Amino acid sequence: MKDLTEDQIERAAKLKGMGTSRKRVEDVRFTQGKGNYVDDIKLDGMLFGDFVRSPYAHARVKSINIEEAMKVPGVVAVLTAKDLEPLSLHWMPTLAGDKQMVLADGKVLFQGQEVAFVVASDRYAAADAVELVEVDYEELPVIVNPFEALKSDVVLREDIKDETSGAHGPRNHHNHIFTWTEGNEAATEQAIDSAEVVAEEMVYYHRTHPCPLETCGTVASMDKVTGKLTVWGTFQAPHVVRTVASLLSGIEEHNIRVISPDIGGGFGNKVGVYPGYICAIVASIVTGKPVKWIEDRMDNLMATAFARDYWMKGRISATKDGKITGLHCHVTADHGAFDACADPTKFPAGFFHICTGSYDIPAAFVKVDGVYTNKAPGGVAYRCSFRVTEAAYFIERMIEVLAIELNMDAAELRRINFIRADQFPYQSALGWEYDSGDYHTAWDKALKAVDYEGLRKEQAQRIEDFKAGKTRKLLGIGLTHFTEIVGAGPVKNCDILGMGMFDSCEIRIHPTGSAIARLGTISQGQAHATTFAQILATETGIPADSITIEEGDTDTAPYGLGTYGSRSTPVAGAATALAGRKIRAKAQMIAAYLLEVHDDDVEWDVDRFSVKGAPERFKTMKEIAYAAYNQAIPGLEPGLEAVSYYDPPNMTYPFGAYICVMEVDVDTGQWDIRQFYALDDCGTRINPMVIDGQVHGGVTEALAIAMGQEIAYDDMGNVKTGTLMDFFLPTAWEVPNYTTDHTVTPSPHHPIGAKGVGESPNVGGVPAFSNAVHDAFRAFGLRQSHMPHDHWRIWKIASDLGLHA
Ligand code: PCD
Repeated sequence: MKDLTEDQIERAAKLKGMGTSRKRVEDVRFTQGKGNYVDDIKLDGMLFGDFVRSPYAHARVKSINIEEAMKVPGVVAVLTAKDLEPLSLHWMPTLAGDKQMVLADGKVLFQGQEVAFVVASDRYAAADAVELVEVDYEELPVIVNPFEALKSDVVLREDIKDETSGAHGPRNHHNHIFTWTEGNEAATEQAIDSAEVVAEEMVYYHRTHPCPLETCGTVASMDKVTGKLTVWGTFQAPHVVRTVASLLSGIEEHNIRVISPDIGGGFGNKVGVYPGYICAIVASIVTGKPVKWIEDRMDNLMATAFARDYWMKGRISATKDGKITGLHCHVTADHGAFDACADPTKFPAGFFHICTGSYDIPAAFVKVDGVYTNKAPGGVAYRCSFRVTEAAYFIERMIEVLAIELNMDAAELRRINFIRADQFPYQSALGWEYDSGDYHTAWDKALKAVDYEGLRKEQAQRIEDFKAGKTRKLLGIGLTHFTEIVGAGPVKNCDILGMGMFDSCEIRIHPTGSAIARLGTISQGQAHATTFAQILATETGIPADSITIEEGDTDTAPYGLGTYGSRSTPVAGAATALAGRKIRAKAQMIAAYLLEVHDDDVEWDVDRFSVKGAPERFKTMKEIAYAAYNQAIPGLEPGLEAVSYYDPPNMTYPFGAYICVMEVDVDTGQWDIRQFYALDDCGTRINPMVIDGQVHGGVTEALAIAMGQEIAYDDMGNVKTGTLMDFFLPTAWEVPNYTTDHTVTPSPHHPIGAKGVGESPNVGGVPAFSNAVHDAFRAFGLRQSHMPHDHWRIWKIASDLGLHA
């Protein structure tokens, strides 16, 4: 590393490159109400589509009468499965290799299922007509519990009732979807059988929902003159939508243009394909007019992608001094009516097998059974890459339960079992290669920052005071050390519907030295326009303020797999750095020519190439860009552009240490978060301020999930939490102050050493909050209690433990 002189430091600062807390450039329009969201799109003659949805969770559809609905002024069409059938679009393939009804075909399988699509001149006419579509239902028995589903005679999916195998292998019951296993079962059983200590627990991670502020929606416009279909939508993966739309409709891919405009939060909700997209496209083709479909809040909560709903039965074994020897996990996964989980094809349980967490566990085995029930389909990674949050919650609860069994401090138990820094790259018992980590350093830093020992002393005193009747509030210390796995591909083992998971960046430097770069990803609020320009600023010496970042238009952006699974930085970020390096390589040749020296005699110096040993002789990137277009350089094409497609060699493994200090009121069940400390290690940090924002948002979603957010059903399959009156969305009122911190362990295989971070705070936050609740009651005998820990449930814990006597 060469010394940076004052002058170089000043020049580097002007670039606002990597490591700078550059202000989010997109916020200028977001905070002034100048964003351009799908619902802002208004086209001439545009129609509006709305769904008739099933009030029943399981019923036969005997007839649909659209006569009265068609009489409503402005109504143009009412589509039912019968209309879609000739086009073979009444069912659609799901991301998980199953198929899903677009519109009810003979029966309905969950409350809120799409039954008919009304197309009218405006939203109000459509809503009026929806009320007038008469559907004759015959109710069928409802199953909302996956364990009962596996015993029941009731066949949910009559369309596949005789099929003994599905997309992921054999099915052993008509309501069973797949069994998926990983690890060495015999070795794990042996480790557990011969262990000195074994802890066993059922850990349930309840059904919840990403609930972005903007619901899902689309505008489809078929231009019959040009034959071109344009689809605007809230898509987290616009290129995938284009390819799938082409394969399904037979329209050639160059005739489909998919545009994701500004997106008001995704959180996994906008990865899946929903009937609304198909119906809007079909309606536009049929009517020859643009058709818009925008969900309302209830539609969004009841019918689009839920998250979690994992029943995780665990056994963990250890020596009596706390060295873990084995981990066994059997998951019963409630997938709802259709298996529409958004996971890479080979992984029906996502990356759940990262469930050995941050610990060096010699033997492990995981088995996941997917099950159909009468609930909405679409298991998505609500701010966690593919079931990683379930995995982290599971192991972090099992560690706490084991600590109880061992009568040991849970921080110490973690420390004894962490994978050591010298063990990386680390091969886990469940098949992952962790690229890098330094858990002990992070853990010690975290414990010190919160004065862990002091907290434990305070807690002990509190327990004494409680027993002496001096207080009714207990103190919980929620510990978590999580390991994430983000950045899917590589292509060789990660694909979605057969499309390999790489990503891309294309950059054009303009003659005057500013630039535009386009990527295959799509920001939903993450600030890509800010941060990707910073990577390029450092790599090319062009100030970030002079670089436009554009995403989301398949006619202009290079092909990419989109943004979810915190993959943009690990994959597209790598492509961006490499595209920048290609620019620099050509710039070097141009500079050498202009400076009349050999290519090897110039060196990169922040924003310029200078002659080695003679730094006063240089050409800035700005000068080089101008020359690239305006000066004939022998042997070189004019122009300065590059494109890079990046297939990552491995995923990245960010990690973190989170600690939550919580007071709980035994009599009211109310909780108060006194302190929340979040240490994240996402390798090289591009924009510390954006990372802080990601952590604040992610921990807030974790707070929501752990402390109240839930999609709850009654026995009839009615959704009890279909509005924001019942579905907990935290506001500034509930959100505590967060303290953020970091260590930096660069990814060894990423060009700039960066790992993803967007989902880490959710993955680490949920167990930290939940462990705090559990820890508050540990001294009184609590082992395991299901989330969400709302006031009533916390009160109930206290009641069950006899603390109200
Ligand atoms: N970064 C930095 N550094 C580092 C890393 C990172 O700076 N090292 C930054 C970047 O650049 C960006 C951010 O941060 O800007 C993020 O990143 P990432 O991690 O890579 O991620 P992405 O891919 O971009 O994104 C995604 C994520 C997810 S996945 C989710 S859910 C969520 C998160 O993101 N979502 C959201 N966050 C957020 N934010 C907002 N605002 N919004 C939204 O929606 Mo999934 O799978 O879908 O479930």
